[in-house]
Amino acid sequence: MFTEFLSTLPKGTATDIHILTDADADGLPAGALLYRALKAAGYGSVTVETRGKFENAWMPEVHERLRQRAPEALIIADLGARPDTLLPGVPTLLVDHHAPFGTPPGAVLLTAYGTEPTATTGLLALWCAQAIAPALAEELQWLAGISLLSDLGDKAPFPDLAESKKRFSGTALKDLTALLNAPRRTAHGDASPALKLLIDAPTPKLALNTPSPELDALRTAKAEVSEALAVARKAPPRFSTKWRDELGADMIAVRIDTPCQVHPLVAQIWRPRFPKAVIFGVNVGFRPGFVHFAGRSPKNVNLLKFIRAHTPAGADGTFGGGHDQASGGALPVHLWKPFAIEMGWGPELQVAS
Ligand SMILES: [Mn+2]
Repeated sequence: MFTEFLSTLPKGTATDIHILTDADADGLPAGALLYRALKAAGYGSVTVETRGKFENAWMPEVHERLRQRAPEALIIADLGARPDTLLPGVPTLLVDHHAPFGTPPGAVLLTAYGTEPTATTGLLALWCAQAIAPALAEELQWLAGISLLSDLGDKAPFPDLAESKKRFSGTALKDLTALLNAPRRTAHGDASPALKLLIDAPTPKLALNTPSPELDALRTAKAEVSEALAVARKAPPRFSTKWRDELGADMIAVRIDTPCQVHPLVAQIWRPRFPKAVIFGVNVGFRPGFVHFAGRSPKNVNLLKFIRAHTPAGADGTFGGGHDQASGGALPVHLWKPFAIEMGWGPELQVAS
């Protein structure tokens, strides 16, 4: 499907291709792999950028920025799939593994969603790279390893992770993954140093051991996030049994207040304490005027389906994105208030305007 998409490009290898990718340690290696593989395959004009804080691929501001670059083809990686228009008239490929809402008109969707186990976007990107630049793909196999470690954890059900660890050091992969995930979680949220590091690095060990401004930026980011998380993890859990029958689980909310994107980590941290419940990290300080929440559910509970079924009128197209066991959303405060009541949480989850 990837080579098919490339074969339709108006100017062949002279086509000006732009890649927009997610800012996490799945999207970043995916973007770096696609970029480096296209270059190696002879594509002369390729650029790559990571999304900024609060951005998604369907925002008018993002489209405006993309339009100014005037690419002749677009690749969107790890940012979900929605039926809404991207850049009309520009050939577009979406590489993704989240539960899609639909496909933009005219775009091609290459998705891992619906196959079990579900590959990460980084692994899909490795398969793409293998199709056009096999020698480089072999060298850069560790980028897919990072994506697996980041999105699916150390027990990721793909042999590619074990291969990465064996060839490139498991410790180096783990350390680098932690660093790459830090910048997007900071108050500033700029992951471009992380992307730059992956575009330049020959191996994960060299990425970690070669002094660079990017590496410094990542270390500073990691310290900021650790500090925010240390505060957030002290917040108490709040319970709701309201949807036990429909959802098949109780719901626990942990309210935090920080500009750092640590609400998914907070949900993750509480999982072992309440393995049968759905846990939400609810962040009232992430974005002024909004409440952001990230939920994690046990294997047998489809949280994504539940959240999509309870989407409040007026929520934007990102609400209920993600995966069956990891979903969430963001609501302006006036929509959050009734939503929190609907979910069965008490006054502790109410927010002043
Ligand atoms: Mn991903």
